[in-house]
Amino acid sequence: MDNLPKPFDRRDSALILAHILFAFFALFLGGVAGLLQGLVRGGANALPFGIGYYQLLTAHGVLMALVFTTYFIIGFLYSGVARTLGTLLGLPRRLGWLGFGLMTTGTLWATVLILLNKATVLYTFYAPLKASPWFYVALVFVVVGSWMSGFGIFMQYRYWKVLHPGQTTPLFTFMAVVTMAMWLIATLGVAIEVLFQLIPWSFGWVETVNVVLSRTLFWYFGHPLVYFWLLPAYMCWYVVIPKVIGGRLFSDALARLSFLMFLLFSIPVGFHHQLMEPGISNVWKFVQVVLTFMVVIPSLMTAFSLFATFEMHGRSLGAKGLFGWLRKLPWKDVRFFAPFMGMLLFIPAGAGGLINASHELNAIVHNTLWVTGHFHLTVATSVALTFFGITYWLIPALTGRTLTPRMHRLGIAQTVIWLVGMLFMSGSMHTVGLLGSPRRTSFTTYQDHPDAVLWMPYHVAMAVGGTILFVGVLLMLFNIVTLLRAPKGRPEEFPIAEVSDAAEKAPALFERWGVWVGILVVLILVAYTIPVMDMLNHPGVGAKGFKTW
Ligand code: HAS
Ligand code: CU
Repeated sequence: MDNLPKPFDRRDSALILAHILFAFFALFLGGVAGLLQGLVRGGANALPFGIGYYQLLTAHGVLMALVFTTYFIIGFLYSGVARTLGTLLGLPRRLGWLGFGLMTTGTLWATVLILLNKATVLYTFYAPLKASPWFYVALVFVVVGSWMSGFGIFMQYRYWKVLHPGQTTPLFTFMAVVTMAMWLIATLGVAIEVLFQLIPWSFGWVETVNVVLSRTLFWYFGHPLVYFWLLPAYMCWYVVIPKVIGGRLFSDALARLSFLMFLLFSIPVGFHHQLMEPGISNVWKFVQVVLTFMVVIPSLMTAFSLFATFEMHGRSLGAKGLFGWLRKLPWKDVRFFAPFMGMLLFIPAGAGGLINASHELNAIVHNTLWVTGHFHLTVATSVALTFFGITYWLIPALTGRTLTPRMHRLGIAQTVIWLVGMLFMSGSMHTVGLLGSPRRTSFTTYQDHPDAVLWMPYHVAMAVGGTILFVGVLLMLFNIVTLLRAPKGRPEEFPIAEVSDAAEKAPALFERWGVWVGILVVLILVAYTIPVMDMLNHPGVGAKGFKTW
C-alpha cells in the first residue's frame, strides 16, 4: 500500500486538468487552421466562406504558439509544484482559477475577433498592422491572467520556504519559480507595448505609433517567450526522464545553474530578431548577439547532463562501448520515447538557431521559410513532443488511472506520425527558405524571379507534411479521450528523479533571488538603455497604421 503514488487533491487536479484540456482544445483549432493554410500554400484552391490566408495564419499562430503552450505550461508547473511541495494552499489555488478565468476570457475574445477578420495581424501583431483595439485588450487579459498563476506559484513556494527553513527547494519547484520569474519580467515589455502604444493608437487617441520601439518591446518579450516554452520541456528532461528510464539525475546543482543562466540571458537578447532592422545601431546588435551566444551555454549544459544521465544509467546496466547505453533505454515507454525524440530533434533545431543568430547568416534566412522551419522544429517538435509525452502520465496521475500498454503503443504511433510530418514540413521549409521563399506570404513569384519555379515542389511537400501532422493532432486528441477513460487501478505516478550519489549539493546562493534578478536588471539596462533612448529621441514620423486584409 505504501508504494502507491500519492494521489492529487481533487481540487488541484481539477485546476490542472482544466488547463491541460483547454490547451488541447486550442491545439485542435490551431491544427485545423494549420492544415488549411498548408493546403493553400501547397497550391490548393481558395478557402471556403471567404476566410483569408492571413486570418488563418493568425489563428494558427495565436492558438498554437501562445494559447496551447501557455495553458499547458501553467497546468504542468502547478502539477509539479503541488507534487513536490504538497497540496496547493487556498490562495494559490484561487489565483490559479482567477488566472484561468482571465486567460480564457481573453483567449475566446481574441479568437472571435480573429474569426471575424478584425485582427489579422499574425501572432506577433507587429505595428503598423492595426487590429481592432479590443484584440489588444483581450491580449491584456491573457497576460494578466498568466501573472495571477505566476503569483500563485510564488506564494506556494514562499509558504513552503517558511515551513522548511534552510532546506533546498525541490528541483521541480525551483525550476518553476525561475520560469515564472523570467515570464513576469519578460511580459513587462509586451505589456508596455500594448498598454502605452497599441491600445491608445488603435482606439485613435493618438495618430501614429513608433514602429521600431514597438517591435523592440515585442522582442524584449518575444525571445524569452520561446524559453518560456522550452524551460518546462527541460524540466521534464531533467526531472522526469531520469526517473522514467530508471536512472538518476546527473547533477542537481548543474541543472539549477543552467536555469539561472536562462533567467539571466533569456531577456537581453531580443535584437537577434531585429538584426535586419534599420534604426538600431550595429553596436547594440552586436552586444545582444554576444548575449545570445551566452544563452546557448545552458542548453549545451543540458545536452551534456542528459547524455551523462543516459550513459551512467546504461553502464550501470552493463552497457559496453561508446553508444551501447542507447540500447538500454526504454524505447517502448511513451513517457520516454516522445520527449526523447524531442531532444534528438533539438540538436538540429538548436544548430539552426545558431545560424539565425549569426548576423551575416541571418541576412540570408531572415523573413524566409527557413525561420518557419526553425520554430517548427524547436517549439512544434522538441517542445510539443515533450508536452505530449508528459500528457500520457500526467492525465492518469491526475485522475488516478493507469497508463495501459495499449496507450503506450498509441502514443508511440502518434510520436512517429508527428516526426514524419515534421520531417516533410520543417525539412522543406528549411530548404526552400534557403532558396529564398518568403515566410508570412501566401503567394508570390517575386515578379517571376527564376528561383521561384524551384519553390513549388517544396510547398507541396510542406502541405503533405501539414496533412500528416493534422492526422497526428487527431490521434493525440483520441489518445487524450482514451486517457481520460483509462482503467482505474494502480494510479499512474508523477515521475520525479533522484540525484546521483556523487552529485554536489546546490549552494544556498542559488536561491538568493535578489542577486539574480539584480544581475538580470543590470544586463537588461546595459543591452537596452541606449538603443531605446535613441528610439525615443528619434521617433521619426511615426506610422498611421494599415489594415492590409
Ligand atoms: Fe529561435 C527565431 C535564435 C532556440 C523559437 N525562434 C525564432 C522564432 C521562434 C523561435 C518561434 O538569432 C520565430 C519568431 C518570429 O516569428 O519571427 N533560437 C535561436 C537560438 C536558439 C534558439 C540561438 N528558438 C529556440 C527555441 C525556440 C525558438 C528553443 C522555441 C522553443 N531564433 C533565433 C533567431 C531567430 C529565431 C536569431 C530570428 C530569426 C529571424 O531572422 O527572424 C538557441 O537557444 C538554441 C540552443 C540549442 C542548442 C541545442 C542543445 C541540444 C539539446 C538536446 C540534447 C539531446 C540529447 C539526445 C541528449 C545548442 C539540449 C541525444 C541522443 C542521441 C542518440 C544523439
Ligand atoms: Cu530569439
